[in-house]
Amino acid sequence: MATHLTHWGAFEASSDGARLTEVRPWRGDPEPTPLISNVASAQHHPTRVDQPYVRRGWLEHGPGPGARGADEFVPVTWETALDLLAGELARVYREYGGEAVYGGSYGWASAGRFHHAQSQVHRFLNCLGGYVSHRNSYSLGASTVLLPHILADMGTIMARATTKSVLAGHSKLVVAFGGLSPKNSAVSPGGVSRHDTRGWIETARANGCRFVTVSPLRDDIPGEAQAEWIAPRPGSDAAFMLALAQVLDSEGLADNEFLDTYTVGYARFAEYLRGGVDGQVKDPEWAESITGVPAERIRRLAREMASTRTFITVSWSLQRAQYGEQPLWLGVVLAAMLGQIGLPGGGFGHGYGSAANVGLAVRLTSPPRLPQGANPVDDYIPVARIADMLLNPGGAYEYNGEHRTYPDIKLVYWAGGNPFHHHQNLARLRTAFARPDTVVVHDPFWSATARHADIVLPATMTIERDDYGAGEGDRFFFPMPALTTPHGQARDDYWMFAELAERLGVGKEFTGGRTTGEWLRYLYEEWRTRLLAKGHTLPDFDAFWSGEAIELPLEAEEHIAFADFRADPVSHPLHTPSGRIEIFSETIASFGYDDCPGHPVWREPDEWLGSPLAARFPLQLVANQPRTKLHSQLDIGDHSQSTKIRGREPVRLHPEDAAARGLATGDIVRIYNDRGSCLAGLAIDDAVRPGIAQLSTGAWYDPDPADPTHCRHGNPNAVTNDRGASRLSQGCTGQLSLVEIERHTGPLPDLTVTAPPRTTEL
Ligand SMILES: Nc1nc2c(c(=O)[nH]1)N[C@H]1C(S)=C(S)[C@@H](COP(=O)(O)OP(=O)(O)OC[C@H]3O[C@@H](n4cnc5c(=O)[nH]c(N)nc54)[C@H](O)[C@@H]3O)O[C@H]1N2
Ligand SMILES: Nc1nc2c(c(=O)[nH]1)N[C@H]1C(S)=C(S)[C@@H](COP(=O)(O)OP(=O)(O)OC[C@H]3O[C@@H](n4cnc5c(=O)[nH]c(N)nc54)[C@H](O)[C@@H]3O)O[C@H]1N2
Ligand SMILES: [Mo]
Repeated sequence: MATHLTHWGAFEASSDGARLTEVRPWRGDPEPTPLISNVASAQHHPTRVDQPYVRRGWLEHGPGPGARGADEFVPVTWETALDLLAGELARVYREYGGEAVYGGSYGWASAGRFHHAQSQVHRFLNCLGGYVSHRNSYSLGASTVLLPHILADMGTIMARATTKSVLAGHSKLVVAFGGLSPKNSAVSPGGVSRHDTRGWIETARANGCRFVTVSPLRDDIPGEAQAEWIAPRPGSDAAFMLALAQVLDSEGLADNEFLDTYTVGYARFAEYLRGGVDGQVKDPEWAESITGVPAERIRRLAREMASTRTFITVSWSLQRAQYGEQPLWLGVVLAAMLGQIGLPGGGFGHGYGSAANVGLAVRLTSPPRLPQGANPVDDYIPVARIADMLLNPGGAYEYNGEHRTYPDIKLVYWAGGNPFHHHQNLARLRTAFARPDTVVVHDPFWSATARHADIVLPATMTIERDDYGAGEGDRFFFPMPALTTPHGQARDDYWMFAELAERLGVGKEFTGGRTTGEWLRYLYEEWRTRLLAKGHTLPDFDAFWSGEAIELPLEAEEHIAFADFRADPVSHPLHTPSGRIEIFSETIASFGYDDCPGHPVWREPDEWLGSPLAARFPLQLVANQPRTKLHSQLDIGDHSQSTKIRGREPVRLHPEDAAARGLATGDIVRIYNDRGSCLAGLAIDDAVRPGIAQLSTGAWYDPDPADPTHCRHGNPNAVTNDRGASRLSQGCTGQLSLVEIERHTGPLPDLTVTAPPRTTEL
């Protein structure tokens, strides 16, 4: 049995050399997840890319705009594929330079940090002359831009979050906006060693902590929390939170001393609460009319929050929406008004429950990674503006106080991500992907993005290559020697880039003269030596490689976010312009954005249950993360397949909404709005608030050939809106949109995405 790490946990496996014969959870994991079974069942699935392919139209007519996603693929040898691609890269860099290459390549790829595909592709493109990159993530588009203005940068907030052990020991009330989802905290970038969500919540309960979950889904928090469930209309949390703030303000419950010492701008915000800006007092009665939550319940909650040690956590999902900055900012403001920031068990947190790595012990060091080199091209896009960029070369847009222009992209290079999973309004993305001269994709699977590429190169899975890895912030560092041979002709991304670099005359620059094995040893030993100098002894490479996971040194087992700032705000100022928490931000105000003004506000989104559009599309689609997989990864794996309904992704509706439409569990339904539609299998469930349709992301996009706005499988991004959260952040807003649902009539179309695309020999 050898140990292996994935983004969703570690497992022990036996192998016959070509496939895994037995998989069981790593013995160190107290709460293992069934997601680990997707790996073995996916490895030799027909949708693995078995060799290199080139799109027929591209092969016949050469580079240029084309109907990507509709064509056949031609199998070619590695030699042919690499020669063709090297030639095309040489042409594009010669004619246009790196300014015409989009290499953002957003995506999670796999665990295992040397073969991290984004690091690999960035290092490679840097050797050629650089690329247009991306900023921020789909996860935290609004947060990453907002938080440095008002509190701290995202890196600090993640790495220096109050540890879950402190919450479990000291919090008396946890108010979780967006819940503390056990499905989300199964996962962490780079891997999770010990899952502990149910554990810390159970301990907190035993210590007398009460949980309140504010979410459209009752099961966004584990049963162990025995939580009170409050379900405002999605997208209306800002109004709910403003009313909490208004109660604190009007009843003298705000901690004025804390506000005076540690924050700026409270007076301007309080004026807005009191009705001084728009004539509307933001009281619970006002919030009830927006959120649907009884005023009395809001008032009672505010008083309870002020009376005890209260922790406020806001999930990442709340900011993945139009005006997503507002509930996040209000989470910070409420915690400041309670005056408990920097105290054990009190204050503000972001994403406890969104991923396993929030609130871990503070690590002294992160494991070694492949250096990416320097990018000579300084142009970038906010990551979720990919379709806008491809559709509007030279077009103007605003971002974080800047007036910017989209570049003219000729070549798109993607390794380790799936924009036809992650982006909104996929039919629009498909139109955008028709524009460039060439699209290159490396992937182990015929992902929807690979199907929209010109050159498709088959990548190995982690079980097929040597690597090592630790999750972000995780204390265990795993050796990950290959467990099997690669499927078909699959090769490591590193090998592909090394071959291309050699052909383009930058072989030595890319490889540094090292093989994978030499890199692993070199990076490990260099890192070990650095740690030794600081007094930390770790095993040498050979002992590490042939042994078990090792424990990384910690800086602190327990940590309280902003405790140093609280103790001494002069010596430990925040890295905001004022050095304090900014309840009013002069910087943001100076940008003049009505969609994100100088203090948090309630703004009505275009698509929520209170908007005029709800007359035609009366259901709020919550497109959250999937329980049975990570994003689109291994959707053909057995655990992911086990919840499909006649092959379609399940959509959950409240019994009342199903009855009103004459729908029954197991029906195939059509989910639609003006942008597109998808099929899904119906699951009726009273854990879903009325008015909500919950369809997780991740079903592989299976466009109807006659109508690419229709997905036959159940990908919610067929109907989501491709619009930024605000001009400030331009963050992803995929979480919420409005739809209607009806029974699917006529024969059920076959899925094509569970088989490879059509191929032809030339
Ligand atoms: N509607 C809606 N949309 C959303 C969201 C939402 O809430 N609602 N959430 C968004 C969020 S937070 C995120 S992070 C994104 C996730 O979007 P992505 O990170 O793009 O999704 P993944 O499915 O993880 O894509 C990874 C791809 O890399 C491939 N891969 C894995 N390992 C390797 C490797 O070693 N080499 C290569 N070359 N390829 C590899 C996988 O097969 C897969 O195709 O989705 C976003 N999209
Ligand atoms: N199993 C699994 N875990 C994952 C992932 C995965 O793909 N699969 N992806 C990982 C990634 S990349 C990320 S970024 C994180 C994302 O972490 P999150 O963004 O927190 O996760 P989501 O599942 O998108 O949303 C969490 C919950 O928020 C609730 N919600 C949605 N809209 C609203 C709203 O307006 N108000 C309130 N109060 N609640 C709302 C939904 O009910 C939803 O279930 O998850 C990570 N964890
Ligand atoms: Mo994410």
